[in-house]
Amino acid sequence: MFSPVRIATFAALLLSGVAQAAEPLSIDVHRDANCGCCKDWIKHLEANGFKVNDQVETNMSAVKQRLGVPAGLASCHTGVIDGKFVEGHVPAAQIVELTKRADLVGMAVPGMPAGSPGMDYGQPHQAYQVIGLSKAGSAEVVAQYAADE
Ligand SMILES: [Cu+2]
Repeated sequence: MFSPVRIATFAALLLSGVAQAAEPLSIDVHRDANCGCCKDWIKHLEANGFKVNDQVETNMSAVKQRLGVPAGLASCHTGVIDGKFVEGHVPAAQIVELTKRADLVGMAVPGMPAGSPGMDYGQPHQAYQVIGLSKAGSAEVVAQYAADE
């Protein structure tokens, strides 16, 4: 016998699968023309089913300011999905989470940690955190990735 909880979980899995198949998540990515790791992050998004609208910019600091990215969370590229910012090398899984979190206005991976998506060039992986920013301006850790042993 299936427990009611199991059946509900199975139904939720089915529904999320259907939603993904029907409508790929669409994201704008603002970046400098010569940013190689930005392009590699775009490849990571596309490999995870995102539809990327690639936007080459001449003044990324102005873009970040306009989109409300706090200076302390800044990285290279800035994505925008559902009106929320995605700053730096945020993994696809957390971007999906961001679209479901009504309380957050954006997420960021500050700096450019080695081993984050688009920053994997064979060097030792650094530990890093994905930070979520609330409407009220408070930051929370939404995910942590460990360094290499
Ligand atoms: Cu980068």
